[in-house]
Amino acid sequence: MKTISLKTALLAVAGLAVALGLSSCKPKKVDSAIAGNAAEKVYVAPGKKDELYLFTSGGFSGQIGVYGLPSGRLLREIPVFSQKAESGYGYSEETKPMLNTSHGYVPWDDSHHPQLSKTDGNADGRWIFINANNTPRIARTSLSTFRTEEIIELPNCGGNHASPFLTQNTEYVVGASRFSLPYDKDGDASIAEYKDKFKGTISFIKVDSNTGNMHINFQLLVPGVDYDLSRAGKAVSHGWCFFSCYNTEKAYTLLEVNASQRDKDFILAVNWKKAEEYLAQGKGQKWPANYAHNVYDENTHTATSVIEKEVTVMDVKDMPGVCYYIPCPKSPHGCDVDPTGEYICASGKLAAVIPVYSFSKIQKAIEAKAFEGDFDGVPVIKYEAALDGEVEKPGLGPLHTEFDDKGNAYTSFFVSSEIVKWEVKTKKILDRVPTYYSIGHLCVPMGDCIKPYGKYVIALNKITKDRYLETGPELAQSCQVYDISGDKMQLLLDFPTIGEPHYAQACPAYIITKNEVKFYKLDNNKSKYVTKNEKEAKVVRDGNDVHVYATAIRSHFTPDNIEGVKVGDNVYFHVTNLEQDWDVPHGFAIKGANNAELLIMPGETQTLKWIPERTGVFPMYCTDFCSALHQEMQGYVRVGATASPLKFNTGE
Ligand code: K7E
Ligand code: CUA
Repeated sequence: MKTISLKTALLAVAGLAVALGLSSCKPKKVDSAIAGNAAEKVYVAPGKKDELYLFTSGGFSGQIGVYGLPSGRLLREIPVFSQKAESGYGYSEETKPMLNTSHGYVPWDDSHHPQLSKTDGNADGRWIFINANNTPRIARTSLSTFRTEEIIELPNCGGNHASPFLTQNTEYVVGASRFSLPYDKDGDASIAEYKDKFKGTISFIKVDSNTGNMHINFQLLVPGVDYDLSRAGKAVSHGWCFFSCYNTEKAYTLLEVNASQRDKDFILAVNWKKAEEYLAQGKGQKWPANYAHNVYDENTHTATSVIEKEVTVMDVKDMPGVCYYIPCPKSPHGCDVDPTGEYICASGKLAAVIPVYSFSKIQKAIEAKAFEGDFDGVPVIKYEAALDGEVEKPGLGPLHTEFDDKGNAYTSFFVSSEIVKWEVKTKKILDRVPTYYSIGHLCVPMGDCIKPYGKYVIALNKITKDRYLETGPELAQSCQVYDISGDKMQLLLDFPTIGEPHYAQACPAYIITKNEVKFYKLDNNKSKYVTKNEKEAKVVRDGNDVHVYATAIRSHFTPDNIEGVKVGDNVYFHVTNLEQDWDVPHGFAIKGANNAELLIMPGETQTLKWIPERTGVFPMYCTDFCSALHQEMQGYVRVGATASPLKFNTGE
């Protein structure tokens, strides 16, 4: 189920709130939220394109959804952490290494936070990063090909949830652990030793500004609480990152109750530029590690997986000036930084206010040592010293905040199912609108950037109950689009999503389309198994391996008929698509294949492995309707009990 623990906790709070008579801030006038001219505002006429791209997380589907806005039309699902039979991702020999980890092949994960790469604090349309929560990984997907190009596993990490968050020029992709773990004695300790032995980590992954390639520059060892969400500072606060922390009780059983004891948890402020200075001074320790680093090469059309053996770790208790805790009312979830970089707001799931901290006050408090003590050796800044102000009685169960370009903030409320608009400077509530239902994250296009595109806010909802046609026990999750161009927010559109859209990011379409790749140049194809023209097509036996070097072009395969294969052979179909034009993929499938089809883009080579388990004649065909004679794009493989000389037809 989706975010079950959070949901259960919050529903419990809702019950409590009703009992206490706090339910009066539920929105009234539900119908007035729908704009009279809504249809006109989201209608994108046939043949016209949308204004924006929306990239949603797939949650427990492990993928990224791509939609057009404001229409809500689904354009694509990009496979990242899960196999996708539609394209062969994770099934083809070339892409299998993408899903390799130190635990072996892991073809599923839970991904929550897509993040567009940034230059000068604004989306630059180059890449999108997303986290894998369960088996901690961070992926980089190209926005010129809409393909996942790189996945790095995070060692020393449990539950990569506060991840991935980018600094303003994508210097770093940052990910923090949700589940603390013991790191001495080969990672083993009694769970009852949680308070003393379990620690969190924050990974700082450097991103090459030309290639996008990632490597873990260092990890910070931090006190063992649950780090939940994060944002990097920007503009005035560039060089810092902020993390919400819950379970500062350090409970390790029945967290629902035991991690909700303290009146305040923390925001962790990290000065990463200072951490870099310590690193330069040689403060880092090399820890042995074991983590996969997988890279897809666009020229060879092949992914490779390397297991890295070492990582640099620095313990923050030996690094004065790097980390500070700031008290934050009750079990914070979201932690967001406004476009100026000055204001940091945190959403305590069980809190009655939204605290807004001031970056300059935090700096002054550090200078004046306005501390109330320390937590595991990390100074705790006095709440009042860091606070700019509180948004009072905002709603129930605040989760996340995004910003527009006019100095306003939009906060989602899970329990009271609403979006509340408030002014950052004055903390005054300006408007509230219901969501249907139980909103998690929300998204203002570029709403975490220096220049937000403040025309819409998109609600990302957990529950839709009566909103759509029923689909059995599981109902659709959904997005809702609200117009925020005027004083009042107005609902324009509901649309269902693939997977659970925890978070999403959006930006104007031109930022993405300017980098578009239309097809791969055959001349640049450096695959080991490429066949650049039909004359080179062949079938080669190497012991029990049979390599089929095949080409596909409208509307035939070369070779099309193959004989001489035997039961139990490893047959590798290396299919090169010879087309050099936009949007002409060919598919490839063979009867009885135990994995998937292949979907091969123009100029690309992909490989399907097939082990025939019985004798007979097996049809193969193209699965993508590529031309008027697509149905003619077929062939046979004859399989005998024993090997015979290989024969293949090339059309003569
Ligand atoms: Cu769904 Cu960002 Cu994982 Cu909040 S998280 S809702
Ligand atoms: Cu190629 Cu259908």
